[in-house]
Amino acid sequence: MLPLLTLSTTARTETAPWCMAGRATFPALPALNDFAEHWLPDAELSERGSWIFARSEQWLMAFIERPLVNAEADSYELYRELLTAPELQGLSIARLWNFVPEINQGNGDDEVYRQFCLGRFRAFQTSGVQQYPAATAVGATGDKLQVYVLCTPQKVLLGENPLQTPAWQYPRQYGPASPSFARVSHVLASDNAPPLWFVSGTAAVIGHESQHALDVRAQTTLSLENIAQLVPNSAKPLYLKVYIRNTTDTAGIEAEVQRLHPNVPLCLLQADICRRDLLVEIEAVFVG
Ligand code: 3EB
Repeated sequence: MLPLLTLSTTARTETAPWCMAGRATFPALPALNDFAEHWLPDAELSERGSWIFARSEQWLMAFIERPLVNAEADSYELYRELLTAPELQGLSIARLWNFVPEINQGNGDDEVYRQFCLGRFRAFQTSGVQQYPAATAVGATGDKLQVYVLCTPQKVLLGENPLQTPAWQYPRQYGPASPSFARVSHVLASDNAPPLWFVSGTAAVIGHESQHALDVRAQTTLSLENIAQLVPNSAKPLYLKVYIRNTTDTAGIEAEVQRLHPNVPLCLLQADICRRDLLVEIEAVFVG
């Protein structure tokens, strides 16, 4: 069986082939610790237009980016391209990662994240997609919208957190279209692979409301409690990936995650979170 992911505690370097043989770093965010994830290390690479594809026996990871000038229109166009790509047809999306430039810029419905949500939602609608994959959406460092999508021929089941309103049902106050993602996706076991759980970016949200504004420790605890709602108790985290808004919070967040998950590999990254009152967001892959 070819590995889905290898983890390393060596510092990331510009030349290291952490993803797609060095052609696309995943994710392209400032690292706050010496940790790197390298997806599909044995994959075969190909390119078409603005796409890069990495293909292994069990998985297809695809990367596409596009300058974000008009957030709604460019997000729509990118997602239309993604949902109609011939390489993805017949596969299920296990996981999406969105890196959105200036994600918190703009006010009210004009905020970049809300416009991104609107474009993404419209693209799903146009494409007739009514069930949304597990995802992360955080800030990007450059001026391009960057999307990674992990696909599989296996069956993928979606799950929600009973303590959280499904994001696709968030009320109007959060923007003209709800965020189109599921809280977790479950890729069933196959002959040569164990069951996997891809937990979406998870924050201190109960119902649809952010909790613990200004208290980053409490936000971290609640994010981990939310994650625990999404996977069976017997499943084990391969790693936890933590997106941190303010780098001055790194030590406090790291200590709290380690208290609740001792001995689990941690990837700490700086990123803006999609709501201004959120200081931390955590995603994970669980196995078993
Ligand atoms: C939340 O619970 C936090 O728009 O794709 C987390 C994961 C969040 C994915 C997305 C947004 C997204 O609403 C934000």
